[in-house]
Amino acid sequence: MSKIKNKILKLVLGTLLTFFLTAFAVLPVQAETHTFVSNLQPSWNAVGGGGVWSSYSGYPGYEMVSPGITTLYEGREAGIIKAGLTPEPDGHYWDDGIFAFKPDVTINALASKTFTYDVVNQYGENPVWITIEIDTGEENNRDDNTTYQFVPTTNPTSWHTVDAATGLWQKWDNDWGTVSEAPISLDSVAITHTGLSVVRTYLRLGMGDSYHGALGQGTVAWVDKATLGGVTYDFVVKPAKVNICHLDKDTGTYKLLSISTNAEPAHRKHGDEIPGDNFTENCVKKVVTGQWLLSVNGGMYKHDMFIETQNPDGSLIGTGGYPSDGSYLPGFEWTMDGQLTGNLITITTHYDNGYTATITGTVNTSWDSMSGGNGTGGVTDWIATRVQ
Ligand SMILES: [Ca+2]
Ligand SMILES: [Ca+2]
Repeated sequence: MSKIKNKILKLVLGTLLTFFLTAFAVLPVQAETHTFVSNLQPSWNAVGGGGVWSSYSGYPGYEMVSPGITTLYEGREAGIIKAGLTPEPDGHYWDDGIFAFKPDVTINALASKTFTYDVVNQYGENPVWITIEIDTGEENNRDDNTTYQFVPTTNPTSWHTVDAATGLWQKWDNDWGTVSEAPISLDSVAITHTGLSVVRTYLRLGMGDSYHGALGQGTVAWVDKATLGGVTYDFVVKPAKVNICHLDKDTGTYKLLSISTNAEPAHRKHGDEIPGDNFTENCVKKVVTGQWLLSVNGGMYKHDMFIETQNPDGSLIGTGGYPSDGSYLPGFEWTMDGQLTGNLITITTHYDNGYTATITGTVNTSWDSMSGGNGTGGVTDWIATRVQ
């Protein structure tokens, strides 16, 4: 008897020794990867999903749907997980919520690295718990895999870190999660299944009536982040985006950028502006200063027009003359004043010979043309195009 015991002990120690040697020899020291999850979707590759499958499913269809949005909850940016909210017609609760991860590591690596999650319940008493699925049996066949569960024994009411690596794990007897075997450490799980891949890790709430909670509000928990297999999955609130017209100093032109609102103050500090008052949606600056060719009465009279000043209140000052080749006829040089309000423009010309005309119209969206209908002083229509 004692001989057999000794043999078993030696085997166990041998396995342990092999494990430690393997662990230290093979596992490189890796920098931990940090990935952000700002979009909770039942998908492995949703934009902003961070490679995390996030879902809630309940009566009647038990379709997997998004559990909600990431939120700032009690000071931390977190993802929502929930259960016990939607009863069957008989009053029982089989709805559940999951965050699923594909850790892409062996059970040995999972057990040897940080394996924690930061969590708090908003409603309900049951803690967020974990299952891992190990690729036992035929490789890459999930039908014969083995699942272990870890259920935290306490659930503090404020933000706390659950250390799954030091928790006790129980093997599922079947796909329904029946457990009958004694709980074991994660290291023991690793020794039992050494070298095998962990194909899934799930953070879970549900299923069962206890998830409806003592107050009948269901169980809603928030996960700040989870670290497993060398990756930290950090649930974050997606920063809002804003369009800004950014000055390219090399070309002197503005181009449209979509930036985080966090970066907006820095952009504004060096003169960038959001489209609106001073820029069009395409970041064309709403200025009319410069040289224009002003053509009135169906092109019969072509003038030079120089809008020299555009004041912050939209008032305009400039000069001009007829004809547009610069050899202005005596009395046909003029000064102008005007007003720009949005893209509406009014210009009054004051000729040296005492003649005046006022025209009104609109500036086009690329701010290189303006036109209008009848004006005073005999103008029937007009168009001005930017020369420079
Ligand atoms: Ca398998
Ligand atoms: Ca977070």
